[in-house]
Order: sequence, then structure tokens, then C-alpha cells
Amino acid sequence: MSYNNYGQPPHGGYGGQQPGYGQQQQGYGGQQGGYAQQPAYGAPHGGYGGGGGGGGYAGGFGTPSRAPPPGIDPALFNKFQEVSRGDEAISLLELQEALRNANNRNFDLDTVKYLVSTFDTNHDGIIGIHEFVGVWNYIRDWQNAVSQIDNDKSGFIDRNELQQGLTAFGIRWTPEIVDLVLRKYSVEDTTGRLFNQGPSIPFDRFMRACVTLKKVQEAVDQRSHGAGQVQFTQDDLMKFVLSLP
Ligand SMILES: [Ca+2]
Ligand SMILES: [Ca+2]
Repeated sequence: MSYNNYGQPPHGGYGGQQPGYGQQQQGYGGQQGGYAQQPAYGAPHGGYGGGGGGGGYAGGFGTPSRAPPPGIDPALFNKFQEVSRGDEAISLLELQEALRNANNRNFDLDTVKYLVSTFDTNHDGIIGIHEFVGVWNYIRDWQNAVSQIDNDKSGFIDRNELQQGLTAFGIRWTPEIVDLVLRKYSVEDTTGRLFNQGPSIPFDRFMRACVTLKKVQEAVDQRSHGAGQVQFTQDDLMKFVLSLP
């Protein structure tokens, strides 16, 4: 799978998956949820308290209707059944509804499409339980990595954190590139909480930015053998651009 090549979050230097993170950060970013859960972004309800997400799943499911398949953590299977609304098949929009940033903002549809295209290994357009495990672990790994660079625990990545993150993730950058990334991936925060810290990027958009930049860098490196210049045919370039999340 392609994500094994360049979609994975960085591992080295971040202490890997420290299960303790978050537990000591209760109230992260001044809200329930955020990075404080394990994994925070997978929780469709409960823990995020408030915001639009809590009510949508009320009723209809509670305890799993059956035992989890062999090798599947029961709590994760329970979550899978919740997110799938009980039919054990997670659609694109069901996954989007379940995945939240620290301000309870849903992941972008483009981010969710990237996750589905990466982990829908049988290409049926829906996320089954084993594919869900892949999504879950992937987001958890990214959370762990991003938590290490989100210095002020705001749940958003600001300019300084972005520069630190790109460097830590092995992405070569210039100030102009940082400006462009901020312009493209930052969001307005309707709560006004961000106004004093400049443009900032929510978790899912930051993840997508890093994957995109990493893919471009690796494509150039692989094709140029380090020379930094590559030639694409139009068809190849179109396919490459369309493969970016
Ligand atoms: Ca599938
Ligand atoms: Ca921050």
C-alpha cells in the first residue's frame, strides 16, 4: 500500500506511541476532548461534550450486538459499531461525522477521503472492521506525533509549530513555503480563540499538508536522484497531483 511509503506519520524521535500522552493533559486546549482522549479524534460522542457531534448518535446502539471478531479489541469494536450506526459498514460521511479536531470541527471531507482511499483495502467504498483498525491506528500515530509539536497544547498548529513540525518530519522548507502552507491549510476559528496567535492549522489539515509535502518531496527525490529537478509528462503530473490528499 502506498501509505507505507509516505503516508505514515513520522516515528523517529517522538517517542512513538506513548499511551500516557493525553492522560496527563486532561483539559487539553481548554476543552474536553482534543488530544486528551485515546485516540481523541475517533470518538464520535462522549468526551467531546457539547458541539454538534454528541446528539447525532443518541440511541440506536449501545452495547455491541455480537462479540468482536478474533483479534479485535472489544472497545474498538464497540466504537466501530457506533460509528457505523450498527450496520458494521462505515461510509465516508459516517467516518467524517466521527472524526473531530480539537475544536469539535469535523475533519475535512478531503481528509476523510484520503483515509478511506488509503485503508479501504478491498475497494468496496466502505470501511469494515479490519480497515477501521488501520484508520484508528493511523490517526492515533499522527496524534502522538502532532502532540509533540503542539507546544502550547492549543490543538492547532501555528507558524512556529509548523516550522518545527516540518523539520521534525524531514520535510525541507523555506519561509515562503511555510507562508503558503499557512495560507492554504489554516482556518478561521469561529470561536475567536485563535485570533491572538495568528493563522493556525487544525489537526486533520496539518496531517494532510504533511502527507502532501512529503509525497512531493519523495517524488522529486526518487525521480531526480537528489538533483532536485524532475521531468513529468502531463499525464504523470496530473495523476500525481490527483493522488495528493
Ligand atoms: Ca472496505
Ligand atoms: Ca499550537
